Amino acid sequence: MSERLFVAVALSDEVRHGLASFLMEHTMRLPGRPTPPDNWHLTLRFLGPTGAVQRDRILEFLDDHLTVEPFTLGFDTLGAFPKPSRATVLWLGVDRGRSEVASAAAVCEAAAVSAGFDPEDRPFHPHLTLSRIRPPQDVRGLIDRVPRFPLTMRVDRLTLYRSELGRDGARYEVVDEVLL
Ligand code: 2AM
Repeated sequence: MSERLFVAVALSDEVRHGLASFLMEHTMRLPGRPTPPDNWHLTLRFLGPTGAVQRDRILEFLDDHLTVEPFTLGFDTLGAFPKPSRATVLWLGVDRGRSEVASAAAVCEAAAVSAGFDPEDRPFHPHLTLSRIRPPQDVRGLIDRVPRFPLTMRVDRLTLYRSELGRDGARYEVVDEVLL
């Protein structure tokens, strides 16, 4: 039995609700298929299908090796993958706390490798996915128009999530948390 897991920073309710209102105020409606606010998070390491032994190994590794102290997370302006002129993913970037987020992601990467996962070959780019866009659209105007999201939050834990893919999109459930 395996579960589809990933490690992420969960958002505070204040940031979640604040971001939903902020986007409503500045964008009216997002292009593509917006991700529901309840699903918003900042992924540190996507694991995919994970067995129980691997899951426990990852949690133990994180407990033993995370040296990042609780920190303040702040956000940036919007951005897009692969590029704003032909965007397939619209996201919110991270500003304050970037180095802590990168350090935590590096420990998650090491945890995944220690549990037998292949190393991630793409560079880590912290982002909070707001919308998935098919076919791609030019979102340069939108990105220029929306100011930086001003709220911050305290991060004192990492969250291991289970993702269940259903007909109406993904559902994420908290499996466990690791305190910083
Ligand atoms: P995304 O938001 O950029 O799609 C749960 O699916 C989380 O894991 C999402 O934040 C997703 O990033 C991230 N993720 C990274 N690699 C993934 C993959 N290969 N398949 C699904 N999700 C992935």
